[in-house]
Amino acid sequence: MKLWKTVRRFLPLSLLAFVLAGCGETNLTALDPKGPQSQWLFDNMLLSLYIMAFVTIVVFAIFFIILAKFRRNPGDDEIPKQVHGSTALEITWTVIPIILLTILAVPTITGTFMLADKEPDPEVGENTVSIKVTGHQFWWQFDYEKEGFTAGNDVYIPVGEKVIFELHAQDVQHSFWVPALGGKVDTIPGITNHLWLEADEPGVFKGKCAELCGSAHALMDFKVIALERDEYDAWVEGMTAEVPEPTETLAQQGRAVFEENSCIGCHATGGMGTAAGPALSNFGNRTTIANYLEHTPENLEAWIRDPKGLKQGAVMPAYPAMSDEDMEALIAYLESLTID
Ligand code: HEC
Ligand SMILES: [Cu+2]
Repeated sequence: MKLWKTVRRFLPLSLLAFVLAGCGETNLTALDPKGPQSQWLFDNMLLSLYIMAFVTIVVFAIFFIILAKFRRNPGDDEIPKQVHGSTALEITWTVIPIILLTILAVPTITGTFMLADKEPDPEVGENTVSIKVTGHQFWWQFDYEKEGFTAGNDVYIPVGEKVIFELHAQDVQHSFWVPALGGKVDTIPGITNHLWLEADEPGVFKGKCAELCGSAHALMDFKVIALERDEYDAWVEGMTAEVPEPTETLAQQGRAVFEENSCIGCHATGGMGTAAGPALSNFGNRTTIANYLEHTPENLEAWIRDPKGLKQGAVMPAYPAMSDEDMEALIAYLESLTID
């Protein structure tokens, strides 16, 4: 009785938690595929689900039929005849699973090769976009080596093309996962893994580190931004262009603050970045700060004054004593870093 009372008290709460668990995240789901990789994974998952459902239904149907048909009736005092070993039955329940497993194995094996393929996109050839990914505690570095620049925490790709990701890790093991576009692949220090993804439509697809990698693991998010090819090319051009002088005086002062406080030692504002911190070349375009804080001047100030307070274990030093004037100028400078 006591147990039932406890269950009754917590049941509505746990049901609510279950329902709400899907809220909040926009497209951090593998159940709404937006690319050929994730579509294949989804279809294969459904196939195994249907096979399992079929087995469950058949087994339970037989179970209940036998339960009803062979139950003990009044007057049945004798133990029924004991049978052991029926060749027909043995063959049946060996052959059926073999058939079912074969149905599962054929697409799984061909699909696994399809997913592991790291050849360039046949239609785009040598223009296939290839991005070097490095997982850090607790941010992602995206190097476009051929083009000669680093994108910060948002990775841009062209729509409808196979994009190759070359996966590395700087410190510990992380896992690169964009559920709407494909499967997850670990990034491991000293080892290079590969993954290709393709987006069927333009959009912003949320990604996450899927390997417990330290204190702020849960905040190690990123975004894949898929653009039409011409928009993508324009973005690449913006990222490779000379970094323009800030036009506003406040932003100009901010750049001096950025240099004096050695922010520049860890954060590139153009070209290839470093492994010390995310490149800020297009920071003004980002919708988040440190991948999870809403992008507002208040949050940006809070972040610069105390990064570890907002993201435990973040490697960036704190600047608690920066004057308000310097802070205002610095923020104006950071917001001026945009690519149209
Ligand atoms: C020792 C290297 C280092 C220095 C110096 C440093 N940062 Fe950082 N910064 C980092 C790292 C590492 C991160 C990523 C933290 C994370 O998300 O885990 C970061 C993140 C950021 C972000 C968020 C970037 C994004 O993609 O959302 C901003 C903005 C930023 N730093 C600004 C500054 C400014 C301004 C200064 C100077 C006042 C500065 N940083 C100094 C290492 C540094
Ligand atoms: Cu991680």
